[in-house]
Amino acid sequence: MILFEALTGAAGAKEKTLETSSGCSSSACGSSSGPDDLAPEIWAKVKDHPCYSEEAHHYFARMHVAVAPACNIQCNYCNRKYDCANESRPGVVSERLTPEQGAKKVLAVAASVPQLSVLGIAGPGDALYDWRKTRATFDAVVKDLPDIKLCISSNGLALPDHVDEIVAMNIDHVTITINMIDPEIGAKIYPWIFYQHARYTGLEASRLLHERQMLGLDMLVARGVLVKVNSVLIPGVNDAHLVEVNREVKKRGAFLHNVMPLISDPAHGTHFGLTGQRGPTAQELKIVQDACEGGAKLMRHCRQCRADAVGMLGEDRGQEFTLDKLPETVAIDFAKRDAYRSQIEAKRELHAFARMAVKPAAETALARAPLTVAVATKGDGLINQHFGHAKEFLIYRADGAGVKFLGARKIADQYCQGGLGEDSSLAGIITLLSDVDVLLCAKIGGCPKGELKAAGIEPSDDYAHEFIEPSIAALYAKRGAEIPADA
Ligand code: CLF
Ligand code: SF4
Repeated sequence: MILFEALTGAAGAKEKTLETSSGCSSSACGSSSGPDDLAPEIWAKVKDHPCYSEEAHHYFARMHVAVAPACNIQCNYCNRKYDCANESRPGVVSERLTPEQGAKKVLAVAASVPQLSVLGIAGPGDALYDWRKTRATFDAVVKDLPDIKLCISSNGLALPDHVDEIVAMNIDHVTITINMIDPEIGAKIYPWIFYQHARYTGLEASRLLHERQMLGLDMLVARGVLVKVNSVLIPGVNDAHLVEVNREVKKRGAFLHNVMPLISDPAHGTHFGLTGQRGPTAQELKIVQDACEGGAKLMRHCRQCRADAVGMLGEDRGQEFTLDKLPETVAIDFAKRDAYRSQIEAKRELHAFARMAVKPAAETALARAPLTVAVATKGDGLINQHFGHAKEFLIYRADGAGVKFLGARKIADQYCQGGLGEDSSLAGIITLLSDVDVLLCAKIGGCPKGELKAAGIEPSDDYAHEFIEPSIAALYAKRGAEIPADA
């Protein structure tokens, strides 16, 4: 086992920075992989899935329907009055739906959100334990919306029982939450499980869960289903252990590994929340993610979305599609959906062409210190969001080898509220971006510009409406030319 302190020590020298300390620096690694580095049949599966492809998340949306509330295990970070912490930030689900209501909602969203490409069932509850409702929802949706991808998130206990149906239903994306491969550690996370009409506790419970998770993973991989593993990082419980989890799931063929921070608060009423178990800091999360580099590919663009989320990953349009707002009948304009996809393919080609300039540009600035850049975007891979309207920033690092995506940071309150700049929001943004060198956005006013500059963050709208990575590479090269090498 690798000690967390050891990892902390190794990264201690770089405490202020957020860049990864190892691994490839091009934007085409990890979940950013594109058609050039994935087998064609794998690219075909992930190219429209916003969670399985970092590139796709600029273009496509997902939605969840909360139709399967029953669960067969208890996680210490879950209170089922709240969202499933496997896939969602804790917060009540607005509505639990019947399969019929869920299907109706999906069609209504598809009719007005052409970006919608994936339907996921991700709590609260376990999609595979509450399988009858999951299957009924998917069956009802695909007959009217055959171009939607189906996605499931599960704790894995019931998974081996449903692999044949998963394959038969073309569900080719399954997430298993695997927080441990050592039952001793599992016993600190799972107080009980319910399996084959019996309740198990302690080591026996977590050993059974572990065996079923590994069996399910192996069965899915053998059948060509893409498996993403989510791991909740729980400081002091599984932080040092997740490197071993990463290596094990890689060995077994998992496609992606998403290490996500525990969100813990006494108000959520969970065991961890009530007993003072804290979540990790951003720094601790990064240390574990960095330690996992070189193993299973890491997902870094997860937004820990709600179990009833609707829209692009950084947004939630769920409130636009509550049951009372759904139309009686829905007509889906497939020509519009096809036209959207054609537009995306054209944009992707342009984007791929523009990205060819990234490495050569970055190389011209070799021997410069890495540059950390925050980007305001509303999608399409472009720097196209006004500073004041941004609800999150994407963080990239440029160095001599290229431009690498590091993750997204949410803003508690956007700067522009009701047309006016909010000073308290600006202070929060400055703290959030304290380790960032440059902020790129489509537009920014004089006042926030001055304050950001004073805080050591250089704001710029020079690259407005241009592609993100080539702009960062060009900026990095330009700074390399302007700043002496020993500066
Ligand atoms: Fe939903 Fe999960 Fe499918 Fe995505 S979410 S079931 S794989 S469609 Fe995505 Fe949300 Fe992160 Fe999950 S951003 S929490 S990884
Ligand atoms: Fe909660 Fe999901 Fe764990 Fe079940 S699997 S206890 S719903 S977090």
